[in-house]
Amino acid sequence: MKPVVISTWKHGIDANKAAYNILVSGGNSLDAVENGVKVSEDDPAVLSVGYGGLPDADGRVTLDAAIMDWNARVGSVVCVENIRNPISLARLILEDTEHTVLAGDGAYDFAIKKGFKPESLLTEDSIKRFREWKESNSGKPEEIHTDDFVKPWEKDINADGNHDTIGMVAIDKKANVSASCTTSGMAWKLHGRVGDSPVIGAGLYVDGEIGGAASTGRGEECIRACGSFLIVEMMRMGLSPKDSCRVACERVHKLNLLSSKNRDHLYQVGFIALNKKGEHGAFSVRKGFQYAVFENGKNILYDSDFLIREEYIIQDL
Ligand code: SD4
Repeated sequence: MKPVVISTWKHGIDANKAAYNILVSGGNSLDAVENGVKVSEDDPAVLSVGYGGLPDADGRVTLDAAIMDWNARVGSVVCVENIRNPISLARLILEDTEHTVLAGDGAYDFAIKKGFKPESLLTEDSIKRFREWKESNSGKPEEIHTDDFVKPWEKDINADGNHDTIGMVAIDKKANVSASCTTSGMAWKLHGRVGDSPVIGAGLYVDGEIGGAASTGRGEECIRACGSFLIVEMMRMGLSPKDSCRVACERVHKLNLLSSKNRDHLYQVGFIALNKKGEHGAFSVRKGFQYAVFENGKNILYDSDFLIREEYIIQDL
């Protein structure tokens, strides 16, 4: 089987390199997706993953991550602070515990016990951006998170800082598929907010007989639709990875409209998928999502096809 790795956004290119190196030298897909996304976690220029990720409304960097393999083994960590590589913590939950998810202080304590070194994940740049956000929003209620977010998204819903989460799916030489997803979530979120990335079935999903999927974008919308699980089930029914991602985007869009007429509808969600044959695809709700694929020795960034062709007019709801 020829190895393939697919991941979200342009920083997926660097992450893919690390993952593909493992795959071509005969390593397994679980090691590949862990070590691949660590590249983004360690990169301070990637503004919503790991070190340098933008903080929440209290100025705290809280990270979510999950990993899943072809044997339905899962590890997930939610809202953990001061741990640079939450994906490796998720991997340890998968390997060394009977649990699937650890949260907050418990996840942190487990990390320290396992030898992770605590560190501040704030950078000069993220502190500066947090201060600017605070100043520009002074006096505004901070709990209206999604409405606050519509403003930057109106300018560019795909701008760095809003959508940097890395999701990755890989297949190794033995045709075993694994997926990973890691994020600091939306900037300025309410403290304690958890997105789709660590939610199995939403941010990522793998079925060893079928393939895997992962997501990026506004997690609230993906969680509502169990997006990654839906994609794997569509692939099980014979749809291509791209068509399966399209079905998930249609569902996300439908449930966004159904769930509230007063929330903002200007959001982005993007999905990537890879099946057991090594075929891959992606789809997003809106224009601008990009994904990186490394196969046959080539690492290429693609523009995703998308659902909404015209700007959505909220008054028409
Ligand atoms: C979240 N899905 O926490 C993440 C954010 C994201 O690209 O994907 N950003 O909702």
